[in-house]
Amino acid sequence: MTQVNGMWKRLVTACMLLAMPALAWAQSADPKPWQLNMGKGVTASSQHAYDAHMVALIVCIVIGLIVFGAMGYAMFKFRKSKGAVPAQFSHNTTAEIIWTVIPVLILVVMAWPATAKLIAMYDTRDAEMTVKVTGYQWMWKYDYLGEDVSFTSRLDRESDRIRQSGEQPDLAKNPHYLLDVDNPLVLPTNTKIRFVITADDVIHAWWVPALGWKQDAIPGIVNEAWTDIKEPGIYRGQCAELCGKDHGFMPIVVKAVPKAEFEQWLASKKPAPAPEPAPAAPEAAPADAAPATDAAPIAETPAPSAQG
Ligand SMILES: [Cu+2]
Repeated sequence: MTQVNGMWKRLVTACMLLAMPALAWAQSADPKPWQLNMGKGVTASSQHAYDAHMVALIVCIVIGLIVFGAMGYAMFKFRKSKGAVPAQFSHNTTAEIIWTVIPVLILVVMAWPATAKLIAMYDTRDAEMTVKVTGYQWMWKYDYLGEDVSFTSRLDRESDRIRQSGEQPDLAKNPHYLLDVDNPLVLPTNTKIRFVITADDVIHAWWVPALGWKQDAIPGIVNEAWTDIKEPGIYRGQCAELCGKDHGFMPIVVKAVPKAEFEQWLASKKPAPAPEPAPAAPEAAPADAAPATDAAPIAETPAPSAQG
């Protein structure tokens, strides 16, 4: 009897362990120590991925409980010591149809919403702004297209120093060791942002888990993605394609801020406007004279191209 009790205890423990990921519902964007379930993220795409994952997980748990439960019950109830005799049939058409049709139906039920979510994930139309992401060995470059703002973003100096000194990193002193950058990618919240993603040398991949997707950055190819961040915050990621010896040292930091704050930041990053030419004395220009040369600003003469 104690043996049977022990078996049930183990079975219940195993079931609880299997269900634990489903119980870890409430999570923020940063992974926690011993976090078992995937994070919910902060965008519609990441929420969709999380929902699809939870549906699949629950389906798996239910199937596991039914199948292993039936197996356990059959083994225990119809054991040899109780005089059970093996059944002597080899085919049962009804059973075969049932165990083919039910899994097909389950797969269709799971594939239908998953497909709709995938299609939505690739729909970059109606974006309010575009950021070009370029991967380099071993940093990222961000261009705010049409805004004349661009900069590179690389591993912060302190992480770089620690890793090259052979010093043991201290989690308390450097909680974001290898996960911090000098210039984070600043983005507005509640804005549909389109990304065009490419690389300049080898294949990289731009991945911020809280946004819910990763996208390859391939030289000569422009990949697209989009996001719409719901909550302000700092979201961290990394290059997700083995791109050389410093692949592990090109983190990504997205700083999502409210729209007004973003506009301010963007304005502060724009190059200073060319100094205005001194306005001509108003009396000097007769009313019917040709307009002043406002229309012809001092153009920077482009250097003649060396290439034909
Ligand atoms: Cu890379």
